[in-house]
Amino acid sequence: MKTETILVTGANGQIGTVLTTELRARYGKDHVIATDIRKPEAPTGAFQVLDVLDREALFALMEQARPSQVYHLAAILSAKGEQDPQWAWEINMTGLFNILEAAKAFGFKVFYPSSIAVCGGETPRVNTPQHAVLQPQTVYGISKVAGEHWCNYYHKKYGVDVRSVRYPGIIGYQSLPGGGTTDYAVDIYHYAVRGEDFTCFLAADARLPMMYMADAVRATLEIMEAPPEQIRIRTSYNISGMNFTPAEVAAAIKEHVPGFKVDYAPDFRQQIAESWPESIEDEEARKDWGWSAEFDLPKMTADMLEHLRQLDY
Ligand code: AKB
Repeated sequence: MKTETILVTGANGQIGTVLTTELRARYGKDHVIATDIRKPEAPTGAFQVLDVLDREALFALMEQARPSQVYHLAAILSAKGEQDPQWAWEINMTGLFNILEAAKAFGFKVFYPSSIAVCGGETPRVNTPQHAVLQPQTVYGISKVAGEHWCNYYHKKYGVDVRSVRYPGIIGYQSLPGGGTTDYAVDIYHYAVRGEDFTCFLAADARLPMMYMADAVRATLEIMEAPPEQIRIRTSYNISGMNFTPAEVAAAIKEHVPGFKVDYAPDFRQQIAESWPESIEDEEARKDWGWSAEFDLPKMTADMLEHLRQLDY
C-alpha cells in the first residue's frame, strides 16, 4: 500500500464520495483526508471540515497534513450556479486560487475537474474536438474555462503539477449529484428501481455526453498517475464515455423494467443542455495517457440497476 497523504476537497459530493473510497483502498484510510464544508453523516476515515474560501484555514491544514496530492472537487455546478451567479463564481474561482496558491507554497500535485460546460456558443456540438472555440453560456462553464487557464498558468509560471479532465455527466449508484444539468440521468434509475414514474427536466431528444462513475474515477486516477511528461495539455483534457438522450436511457432501462414510464417537462436546464456538446472527441487523452472508457449505455444500465436493487428504499 502507498503511504503518501492525499487530500480531497468537496469529498461529500457525487464524485468525491466515490473517489475518496477508491483512494482509501489504494493509500489506506488514514492517509486520505476527506474535507468538505459539512461533516458527513458517517465518516469512513480521516475527515476535516474545510471551507475552500477560508485561505488561512486551508493553508493551516496543508501545513499540518503536507499532502502530496490534492483533488479539488469543491464547486457549484451548472444549474445551481445560475440561481446565484456571483456566489458560484466566488466559490469556483476563489476556491481554486486558494488551492493553486497552496500548491505553489507546499509543492503538492493538484487534480482540477473541468467539464463539458466549458463548451457553448460556436463550439462544434458533435465530436467536439480538444481544441475548439469555447463560449460557455453558464457561470459554471465560464468559471471552468477560466479555471483551466489558471491551472495552465500556474503550471507554466510556477511549475505546479496540475492535471485536469473535462467531465461529461457522471452516473453512479453510490452517490447522488446536486445542482447539475445532467442529474436526471442518475435520478431516472432511482425512480425505475422504486417502481415510480419519472418526469424528466430535459426534452426526450436532448443528447449529452455521459460517463459511468467507474470510468470517471479511473480517468481521474490514471491522469494523476501518468508520468508528468505525458501530460502535454495543462488546461484540461476532453474525455469521452458514451452519449445518449433521455429517451434512449429510458428505453435501456425499460429492457430491465418493462412497466417504467417517463414523461418530459423541460425547464431552464434544457437551454443549458442545448448549449453543450452531444458527443466528445478524446483523441489527445487516448494518445497522451492511454485513456479509454469501458462502459456503454447497456453495460452501465445493467450495473446501475443491479446495485440500486440492493438498496433498501
Ligand atoms: C453539470 O451538469 O453541471 C455537471 C457537469 C456536466 O459538469 N454534471
